[in-house]
Amino acid sequence: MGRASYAIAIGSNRRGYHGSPEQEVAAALKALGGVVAVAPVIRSAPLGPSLRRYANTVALVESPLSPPEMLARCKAIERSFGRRRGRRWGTRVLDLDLVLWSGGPWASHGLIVPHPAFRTRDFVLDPLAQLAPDWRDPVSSLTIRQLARRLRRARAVDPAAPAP
Ligand code: PH2
Ligand code: MG
Ligand code: MG
Repeated sequence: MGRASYAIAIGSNRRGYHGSPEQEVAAALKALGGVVAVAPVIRSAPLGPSLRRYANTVALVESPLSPPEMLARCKAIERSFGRRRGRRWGTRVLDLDLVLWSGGPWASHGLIVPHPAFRTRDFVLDPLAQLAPDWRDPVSSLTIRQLARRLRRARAVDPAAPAP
């Protein structure tokens, strides 16, 4: 396989070996390798049961790895950062999610790309829109810019709006 581009969402809402959530995100970018662009790190209110705010960003990564290989790499990095499997959406030192890759839709055991929930998450769409506004979601056929705008409009009407 030639080189593929990946959009990887990075989140942390707990201190770890590297320090604060922001420092965990910075260390994760180094661990990932192949990073060609990173959006500014934002602080976002937790979606779900956790009470702690997240540091979030999105990175564009170029890699020869296939999606399952990239997922395995992300999981290995999460583990090396001290992540433990626990309560779904509990606080975590590091979360690395494959949001998009340049090869179109992908589905295999335990992995769906595009990430099924990314269209409703402002902490993914806003950073991603700064890096790749014209990248087209192969499922909805909308660009990232359009998805981000659509979510912002839905939230302006109803801040708790789930999916637009
Ligand atoms: N990740 C989750 C659940 N909730 N909330 C924010 N703000 N940012 C996240 O990255 C996040 C979340 C599950 O991975
Ligand atoms: Mg996640
Ligand atoms: Mg995850």
